Amino acid sequence: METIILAVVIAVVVLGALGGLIVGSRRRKPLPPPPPEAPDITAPPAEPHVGDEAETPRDEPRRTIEEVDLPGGPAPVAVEEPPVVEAPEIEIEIPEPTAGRLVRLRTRLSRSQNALGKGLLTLLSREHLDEDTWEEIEDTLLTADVGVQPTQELVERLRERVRVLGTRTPEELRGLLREELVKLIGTDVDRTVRTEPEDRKPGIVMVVGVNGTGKTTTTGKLARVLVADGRSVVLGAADTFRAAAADQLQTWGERVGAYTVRGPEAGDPASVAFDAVKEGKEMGVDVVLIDTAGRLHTKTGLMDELGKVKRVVEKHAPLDEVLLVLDATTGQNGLVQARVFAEVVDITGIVLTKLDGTAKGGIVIAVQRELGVPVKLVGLGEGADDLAPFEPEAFVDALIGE
Ligand SMILES: Nc1nc2c(ncn2[C@@H]2O[C@H](COP(=O)(O)OP(=O)(O)O)[C@@H](O)[C@H]2O)c(=O)[nH]1
Ligand SMILES: [Mg+2]
Repeated sequence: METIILAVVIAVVVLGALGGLIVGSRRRKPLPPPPPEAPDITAPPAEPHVGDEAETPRDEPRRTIEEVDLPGGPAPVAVEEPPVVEAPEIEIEIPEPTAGRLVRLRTRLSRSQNALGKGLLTLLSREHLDEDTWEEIEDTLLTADVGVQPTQELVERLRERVRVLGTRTPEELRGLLREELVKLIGTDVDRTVRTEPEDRKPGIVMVVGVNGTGKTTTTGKLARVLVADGRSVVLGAADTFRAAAADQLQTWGERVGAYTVRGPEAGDPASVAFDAVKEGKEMGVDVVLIDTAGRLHTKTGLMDELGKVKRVVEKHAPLDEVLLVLDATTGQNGLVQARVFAEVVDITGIVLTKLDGTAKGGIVIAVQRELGVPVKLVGLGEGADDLAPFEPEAFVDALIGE
């Protein structure tokens, strides 16, 4: 019994002394602070303890210093390497050829075809073309947004020709209607998008219109059209209002290998446009396409901004083309927009988008009348190659069926 007590006492004293030593030595000799820039985290924990094994298996791959974000910046090793994250391989796409696109996309006009083309043909095929029927024909045209003046002209011409014709077969009527619609749309205007001035390079195209009409999409699709035709393109992201707008344009460009010039968010659109043309010149590309913002909150603001973009770009060279993008589904509202933009810049061509989503294909006629400017391109879907050069005959054929 005594020996046990003695042994316990000795053990307690020895342990106490040891503990005191350890504590004492810690007090006297504090551990050096870890080096601030790179603690040696590759070293294993100093003293393995019971249970450690369960927490961190020995065979766990050791983390190296490059994999760890250290507070206060990356480790020196990481700094030496360029901070480029492996860029995903961008595959350059080969866009569809542009010739005959409208013919290929004609089924997209089915809504307009049903409302306008089929409606008119059905009415014209009636046994008796009485006053009521002519009124219905007029209504059909007005509903399809052809516009009052053009509608009256068309109905007058049709009435006259039907009267002269006497007997009429469905083929004859179809032929009549086709001719008159084509005449109304006009075949004697130049609908080519002017991108190749004779005396200099690059051609400069500016795309304008209200937000949401499809400006950026159209600019991207147009870049593809040009690339498909063998031209090189630089894009100018002059919609600096939202960073997303520049991203959107750049994405379009990357798909066909077109470089996008962009500025800081909320930066000056005019200087982005200027830089885009400058860059285009230096790179020796064929065409520079400038996408713009379309805030229509205040007309004066828009005027100032677009007017300035135009003036600044024209320090390089005159604009070859100013395309106004109009959403065909907005109908008469589109005409109001068209008027406002026409006051600000000289519109040289119209792009009618979203014709795939409307029965109001007649807007093509109305908007040309309104501005005295030809429709040059039509948007027939959200797909990358759903932009077609506008051809009156193909358009009318799509409307009234072949
Ligand atoms: N269905 C259809 N949608 C279109 C067409 N053109 C553009 N869009 C869509 O309209 C929306 C607005 O287009 P965006 O180019 O961003 O308009 P922005 O604000 O004028 O630049 C997008 O969702 C486009 O995909 C078209 O021809 N048909
Ligand atoms: Mg846009």
